[in-house]
Amino acid sequence: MAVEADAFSLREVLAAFQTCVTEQREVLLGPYLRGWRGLIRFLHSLGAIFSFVSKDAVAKVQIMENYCGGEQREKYVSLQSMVEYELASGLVDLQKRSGRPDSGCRTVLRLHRALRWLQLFLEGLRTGTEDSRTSVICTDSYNASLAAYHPWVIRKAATVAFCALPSRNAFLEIMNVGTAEEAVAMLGEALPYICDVYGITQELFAQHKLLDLP
Ligand code: 1PW
Repeated sequence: MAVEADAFSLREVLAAFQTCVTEQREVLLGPYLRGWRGLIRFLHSLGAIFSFVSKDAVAKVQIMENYCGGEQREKYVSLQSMVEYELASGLVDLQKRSGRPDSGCRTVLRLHRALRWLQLFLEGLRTGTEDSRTSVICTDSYNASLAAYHPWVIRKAATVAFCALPSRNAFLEIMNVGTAEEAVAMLGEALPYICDVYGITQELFAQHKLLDLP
């Protein structure tokens, strides 16, 4: 157990996002979900207060893993194949959640929006100074992204949870990448990959008018 916890490093999580994008600029769901699983593990290491934040992400990842291991698994290899399949088969509720409440498209859209938050947060952490407050970085990045999609009560609870975040240096240490400087350097290397995954997904969903799925 201890060995496993020690071996955990945010580097590997971010590397999963690096292996997501194929030469054809498709986003592979396998590594995408592996990246998320790692992130969730990371959130857990931040303490119980973050379990409410990760709970929904766990549920969403689970829905997607079920699709990826299900009968139609070959349709869920990449985001592109998923979108094509679900739209062509009428599996996506476009106006209101009803008969198909948990399509892969609407589920990934939630993870996709949360990924933007993560991206902004890690970028804020990277460019911050030693005395930057992580709770402020986290709140700012949340307000600039995911908050727009959340009702007041979730925004409130999230903002309260952020206050429990450790200091920037402690946070960089929890990442388990080495010294604070090494962690910052790793973020500089890894963030462009998350940006890339985010950008391709955003374009794909925009193209198919899927950015507002209920
Ligand atoms: C320290 C940096 C952390 C970044 C990790 C991102 C985790 C994102 C999880 C946020 C979840 C907040 C509570 C749940 C809200 C759901 O209602 C909402 N889900 C998301 C992922 O935004 C919308 O899902 P729904 O209700 O339409 O199924």
